[in-house]
Amino acid sequence: MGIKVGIIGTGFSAKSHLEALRRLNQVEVVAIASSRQERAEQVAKEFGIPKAYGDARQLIHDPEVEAVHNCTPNHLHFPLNREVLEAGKHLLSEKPLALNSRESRQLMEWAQKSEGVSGVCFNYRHYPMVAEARAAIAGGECGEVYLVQGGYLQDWLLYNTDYNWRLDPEQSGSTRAVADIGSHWCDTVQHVLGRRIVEVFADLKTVHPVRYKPKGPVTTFAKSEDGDREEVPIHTEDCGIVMVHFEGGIQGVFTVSQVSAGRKNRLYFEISAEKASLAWDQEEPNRLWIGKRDEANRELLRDPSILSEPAASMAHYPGGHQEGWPDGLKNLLIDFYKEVRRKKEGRAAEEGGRFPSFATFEDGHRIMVLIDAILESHRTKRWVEVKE
Ligand code: SOE
Repeated sequence: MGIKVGIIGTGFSAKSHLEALRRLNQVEVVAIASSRQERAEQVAKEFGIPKAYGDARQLIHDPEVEAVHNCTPNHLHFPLNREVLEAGKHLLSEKPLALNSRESRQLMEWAQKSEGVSGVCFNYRHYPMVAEARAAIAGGECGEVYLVQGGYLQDWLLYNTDYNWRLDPEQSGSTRAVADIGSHWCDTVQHVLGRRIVEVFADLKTVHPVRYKPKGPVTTFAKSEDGDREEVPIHTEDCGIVMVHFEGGIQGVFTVSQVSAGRKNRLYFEISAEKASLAWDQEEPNRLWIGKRDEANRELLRDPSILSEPAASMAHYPGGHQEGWPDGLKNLLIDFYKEVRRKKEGRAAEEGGRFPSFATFEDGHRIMVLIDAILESHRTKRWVEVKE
């Protein structure tokens, strides 16, 4: 029998979860919730979901719902995640896990005590070529890592007329580009290296201190219509530079920006190591560049027949059949529901743990500690240790 799932939210992320879930076996979306009943009903009708709730709590406590996806704005992550954990249900939360590390620590502790499986939606770990890079580092093929650079660049907030809930600190938290997309860069690169960031030095910038907010609602990535607008002051960063030190003394630097014209969703990294360099870019997700000094550089193309095992298991089509963003999310959900099924059937965890694996609430909390340190460094203009 399929695992019964409820989704809270009806925006960009909720719809992407919904589509990925529909591509999974033995998982069935039975309910959707929004803060507005008519919106929930509209999306339920569009996707053929049997139940629509105008209150997330009704969905959480619906006895049929076994697993909940929390796809709401950041300020709702803490209260709703708490309620799901207390109800003992499985929970996949959107990132960042909470508004700050005080909240995320509590969530992590509750998750550790909960019977259910809990995970955070850091989806970029689940691309085959990211898994391949991780396997190459873990297998020693690149040797000692010296330096990591990269960034996460978007352009959907380029103009001062672009607006979204992420620009409101009450809904989004005290950092924006760092929490929204920098968190993905940090999670992805820490996962690839198998090392944590232990120290940061940040310089963040608000390009538009004032924005012109449309009176009606605007969805993420959607171009807002001309019409009535109000002037709002902006206190969170549009872009920034962060220098980092990883465990083991590896140096790194990344940029985040939501105002880089032409860059739609460019999460990229380049690792310089003793025997080879590796570079990957989310906008060209099926390629992994391998740089060499004494022989020709190579470009490895995603093809399950030539990838290492963990990466091959994430590539569902033969080489040349492109897979991308929706497939990375699908891979995350496959991994998550494999774990849910294991718990449900009372089977013991596999020897040696799971590889690759989705981000846990502990990972999500550590990213919040890192975000807090980035903010503190920006405010105090000094290196800040990532304590915890
Ligand atoms: C907007 O910046 C956004 O939707 C992020 O919130 C997602 O996490 C990222 O995957 C795509 O861009």
